Amino acid sequence: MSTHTQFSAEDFFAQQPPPKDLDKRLEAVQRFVERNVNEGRRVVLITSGGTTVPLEHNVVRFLDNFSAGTRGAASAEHFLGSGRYAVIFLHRQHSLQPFSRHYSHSTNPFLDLLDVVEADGGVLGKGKAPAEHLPLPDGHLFPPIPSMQSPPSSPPLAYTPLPPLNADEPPNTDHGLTIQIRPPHLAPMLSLLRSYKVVKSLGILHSIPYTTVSEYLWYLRGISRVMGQTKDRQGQALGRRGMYYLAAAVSDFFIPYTKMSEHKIQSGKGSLVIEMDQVPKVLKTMVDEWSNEGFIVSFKLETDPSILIPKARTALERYGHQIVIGNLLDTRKHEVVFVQKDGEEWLRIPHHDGPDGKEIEEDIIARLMELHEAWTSKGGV
Ligand code: 9Z3
Repeated sequence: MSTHTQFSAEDFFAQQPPPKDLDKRLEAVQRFVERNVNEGRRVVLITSGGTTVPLEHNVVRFLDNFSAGTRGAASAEHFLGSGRYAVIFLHRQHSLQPFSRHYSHSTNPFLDLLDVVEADGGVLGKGKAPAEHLPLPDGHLFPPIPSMQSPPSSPPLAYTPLPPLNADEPPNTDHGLTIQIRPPHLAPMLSLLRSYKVVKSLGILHSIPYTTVSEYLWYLRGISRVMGQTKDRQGQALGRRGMYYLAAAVSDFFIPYTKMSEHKIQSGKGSLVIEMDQVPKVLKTMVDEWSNEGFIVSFKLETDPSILIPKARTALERYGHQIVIGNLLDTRKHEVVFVQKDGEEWLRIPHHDGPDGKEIEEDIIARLMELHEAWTSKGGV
């Protein structure tokens, strides 16, 4: 791979088509920011997950940046939990999200926490062999699985009876079945569910998904401008009360729209040579033009410890924002370094393996809220 043209931010947006629902999305962001700022909250934009660089318009192949989205999703929970911030969560589609991340299908499969309890108190698959119910009259092991995406709409919120498990029973009854959360999982789930419902009812979390680096940059610009310009009822701009927490792993390279192949790149011509252009460094423009003095935090990811602080410092000097948080791929879950104009500060937590361990995001967010407070009082907002 070789690099090519250096696009300015302006060239980039002139040449890359916007996401099709951009305007609608930004109007919703505007309403969200207005309402929350009038309710006395600060607003933080969190970016999370990796961006893709598609190789074709009809995309079959793409390059990806590493990020599960844990940092962004965990951080969102801590900002929300503080009661002081509303969160705009700009995340890679299907990456981890606040609250639901605790029941990720790969690390903590939700269905394994539930039991089916039958009318006689027996638990399906425990003591009672599932084989007692099998097979169904047509020989199948289980009936077709109903779509969870579009549950029956009428009557609303009604319990939908399960199809009979036993061939002798009449269809369309609920068999006195209940679904039960296994006792050790109940307390943590209840606490999580309560937090989630509180956040939903207050309307303090607004999520927007992206996939490509181009979509990401369009949304980043649009949301930053909306945050920068939104005023409260007293006519005061969000300004310094806005925070930008840029944890997404953003590609440094992309293929401009006009240079991209329309259809799937065909094999058979030997090796594939990809030429990519450099993604513009929009952080400078964000500081100077979009964010209206908001508090900007970027992340620097490295794998070589010896260059972490120098690279973070270079970014800070080049873009002129408030703070770069440096982290190394291997140790990112238990140590990070805050790099600011006047020095460096390490945050560390003990290594932990169990699910009960503290997450470093708790300390990152607590410290950032202090720094943000100092930033707003300096600006007199
Ligand atoms: C980070 O460094 C994040 O902390 C991680 C979080 C991506 C490592 P996970 O989502 O990982 O919890 O799995 N984000 C920024 C990465 C990045 O691409 N930074 C650019 C750079 O290092 C600057 S924008 O050059």
